[in-house]
Amino acid sequence: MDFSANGSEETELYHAQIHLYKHVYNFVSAMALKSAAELGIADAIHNHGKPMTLTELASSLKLHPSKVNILYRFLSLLTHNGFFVKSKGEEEEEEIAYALTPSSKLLISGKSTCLSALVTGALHPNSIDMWSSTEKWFNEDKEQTLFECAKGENYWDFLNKDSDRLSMFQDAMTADSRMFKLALKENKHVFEGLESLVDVAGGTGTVTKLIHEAFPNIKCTVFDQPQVVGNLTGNENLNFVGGDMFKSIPPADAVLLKWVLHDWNDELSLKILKNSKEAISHKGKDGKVIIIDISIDETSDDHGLTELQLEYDLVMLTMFHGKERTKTEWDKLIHDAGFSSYKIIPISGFKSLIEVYP
Ligand code: SAH
Ligand code: 2HI
Repeated sequence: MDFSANGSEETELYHAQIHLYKHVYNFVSAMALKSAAELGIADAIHNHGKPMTLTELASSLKLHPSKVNILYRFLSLLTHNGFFVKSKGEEEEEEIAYALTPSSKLLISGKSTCLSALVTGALHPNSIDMWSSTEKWFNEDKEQTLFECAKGENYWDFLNKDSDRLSMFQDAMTADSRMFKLALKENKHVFEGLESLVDVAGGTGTVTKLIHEAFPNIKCTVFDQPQVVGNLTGNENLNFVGGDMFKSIPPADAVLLKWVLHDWNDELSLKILKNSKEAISHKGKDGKVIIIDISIDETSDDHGLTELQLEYDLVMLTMFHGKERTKTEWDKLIHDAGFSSYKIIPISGFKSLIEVYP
């Protein structure tokens, strides 16, 4: 094709090339972020109390001199991507210093908003190696997840076999769950008046502990697989119960399902919702199910947010045969499970809280 005659066609080609290359090399930005989390760059700057020069940063991270320039190159991309800002002192000859941004403040360890475990867990080889098997996966006529196709076993079995893997996963979920504190503050009405609550597939209980802090009178139960909750001890109004949510769920006024239904396909999600309905049945019309998950708004004009939600959808598909659901899909699932009504409340930017009534 000859593009020389037509300027706009040429421009279109160049834009298309950049668009494509950008998507190819997106993984480099992700991996540079993972390196920042592993190195503890945010901690170093935070502990320093003021912006840090490259030399100070390299010395604080105890890097070999041969790695100082490598750190500089990583910082350049990370700064461009909004994770650090460069600041220059008053003096002309003063070295450039790096400061944190709201995004890199989420990598400060020990803070309730620290997401480092999510970054390193989601980008760990255990989570991403499977992507090299997509071709094999598409060409096999077996019903299995990409993870199973690549590793020969399902993700839950893979986790349950090794306590380090399981902890890495739970730590990532805990990090995400701690962020729920803010959403809880803004949505207290959802929990007011409840006497009991069961956090189904609640992991190590991060969300339940936040609810218990805010509402000490609610009798809270964290329900998860025996190998997850078996060794955990609670207190009078916070207890841990091991079991299988596909068999039955302990009774309570409310069932909480945070980041659970997206792990399962419609058939299994329906089973969980039906068991949840059974668990709240003693309350008649006053019981409720509280779902916290992504709800994709097909009409949203926030391109970046929808991209993130669709990326999560592929993560759930490839790891678990799960899915992120659109509003229409939630509507169908909730009604198929026999509930009469529901209310979707957006929380924390990209997730929603869905109150579901019998
Ligand atoms: N709700 C938690 C954890 C979500 S991860 C949070 O948001 O942090 C999904 C959880 O489902 C894991 O903790 C896993 O152990 C649990 N799970 C998987 N299969 C289960 C089953 N059959 N019964 C109960 N819990 C299960
Ligand atoms: C750590 C974190 C994640 C992971 C694996 C890990 O898988 C995630 O954050 C993602 C995904 O990338 C995830 C999120 C929610 C969920 C399952 C997986 O229910 O070791």
